[in-house]
Amino acid sequence: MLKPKFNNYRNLFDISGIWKFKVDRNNEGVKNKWYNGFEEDSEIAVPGSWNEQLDNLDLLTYVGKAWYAKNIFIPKNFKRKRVWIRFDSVDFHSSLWVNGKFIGNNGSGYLPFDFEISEFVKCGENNIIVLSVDNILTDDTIPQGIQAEYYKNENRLRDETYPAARFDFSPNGGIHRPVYIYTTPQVFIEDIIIKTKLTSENSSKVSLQISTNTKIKGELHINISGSESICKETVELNSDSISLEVAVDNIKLWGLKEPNLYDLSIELVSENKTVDSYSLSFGFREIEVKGTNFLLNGKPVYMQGFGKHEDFPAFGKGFNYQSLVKDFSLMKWMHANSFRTSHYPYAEEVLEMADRNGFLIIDEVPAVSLDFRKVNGGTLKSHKQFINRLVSRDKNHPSVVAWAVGNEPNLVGEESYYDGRGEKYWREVFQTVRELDDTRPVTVPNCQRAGINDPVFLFSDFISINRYYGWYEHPGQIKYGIQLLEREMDDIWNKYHKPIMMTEFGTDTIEGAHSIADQMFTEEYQAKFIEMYIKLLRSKNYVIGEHVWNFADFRTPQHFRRMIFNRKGVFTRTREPKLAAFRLKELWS
Ligand code: BDP
Repeated sequence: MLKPKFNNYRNLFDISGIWKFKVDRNNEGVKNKWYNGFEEDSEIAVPGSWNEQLDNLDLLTYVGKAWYAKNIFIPKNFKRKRVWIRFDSVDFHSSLWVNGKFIGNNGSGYLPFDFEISEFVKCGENNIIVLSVDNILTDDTIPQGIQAEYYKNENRLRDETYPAARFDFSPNGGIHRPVYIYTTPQVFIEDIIIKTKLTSENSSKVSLQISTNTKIKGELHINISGSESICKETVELNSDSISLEVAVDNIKLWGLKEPNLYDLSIELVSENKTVDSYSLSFGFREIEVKGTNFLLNGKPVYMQGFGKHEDFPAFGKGFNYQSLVKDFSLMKWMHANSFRTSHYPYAEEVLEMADRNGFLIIDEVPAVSLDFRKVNGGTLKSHKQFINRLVSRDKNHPSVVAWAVGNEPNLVGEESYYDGRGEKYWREVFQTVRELDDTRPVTVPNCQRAGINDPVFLFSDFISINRYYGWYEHPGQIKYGIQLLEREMDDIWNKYHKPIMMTEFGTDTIEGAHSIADQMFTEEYQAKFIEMYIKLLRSKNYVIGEHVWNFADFRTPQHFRRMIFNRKGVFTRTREPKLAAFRLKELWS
């Protein structure tokens, strides 16, 4: 799925900003025809979660439905164009009406969706756009939800969180990324897949798959350029898609220190007239997992960085450029080179920033803590659909170097996970992603409870483990924890002979808490824990990287284990450094 663009053939307007907002606790919006517009209850900023903006309306922990509305002027000259509306992400489900007409539903969060609304808008006039949103998750959504009754049925009262969630971050609701009105010509370039295969240090094959929305007789003018053009091709088109391969020389590779980017621009020409154009940036780079190594352009790289979250005061999970710039500048300050988009795909602007700054990203599907007692055909279907849409959005980003198609399955440690059900499920999931993309390795971070017989290890190209010895296991005893960790890592290596990535390790830490003895929650404990883990990881040649959990403190559902936030950040939620941030800067320099 291509990002909308503004150019000679396409228009693009960001219609984020202030929208009208109404909570629908009793699910009466449809009955009362709020889709025609509704009396204003309050105003809300888009993008942003409703949770922290409107906690005065008791929305901090709200799980349910709410409505958004905005009047949008559509100019006269859009009449002969195709008009679209695009939401970069809405969590989790939404339904759209334009001028009172139902347009469609979107079933999952964290990813963009669009609808053509040409037939429903009035050009030269105001139009009312209404979106209903609900953030309810169930057994067959990705991520999976949990209902409060389950806790009781499963006799797990002590695990109860408010709001009920299967994961350790707030299930915020709202329009979380920008909203656009855009236009395309009648016939337009619909998708571009670009893959590079290096043939030497400075030459590559480039395979391109270009599709248009409909069959067309014409030409595609293709230009690849860096500081100057390195490839110009014209190909005939007599259908709705074309695949071709070209060879290019004198290229500079995309890498950590020099993230060289190139521009691919395509013009669609029909009857000697350009009817559409599209350009995107990409990099020449290749990823391979081999022996004990993770190779970037044939050379081993070691990933150092974080598991993160999209989470910021007042914005909640709403995209904002300020925290994007701040987080990258802090990561660069401490010499991080990589992060995982735990536990869901982040805004595309994040990937673009990583492309430009040479960061390696493990891009994650929000199949977080799947409970295999509740996994059903619907779950698998949603999971596959999600992977499809994620690959469709992120396939061309050089910074995306691996897919994590889930996180910590079977956190509850169910026996039945190992009786073949888990294996069957993951075989299908891995197959789905590999069919869509044969250029990136695939993994799933495993939790301690699922253990070393986790079926995800059978299919993973590299093994990812999240470990908390010295925190959840053997609290207060880092040294002993490290011994157990070493034993377990060696066992995993001996069993699978696949490189290991430590995708999570860390401790909750209250800024300002200090101790000279090993005392949990102090800044010294966190710094020491991280340093000792890193020392062990670096002593093992089969380890390919370390991602500290977490970059910054983040809001969680309420539970006695969490003092408002998960505090494993090496920065506070407002991005002040804890001691561990300085320690990491030294260790990673
Ligand atoms: C892991 C999860 C992560 C949690 C973390 C923790 O992957 O989402 O936030 O543990 O407990 O199990 O801090």
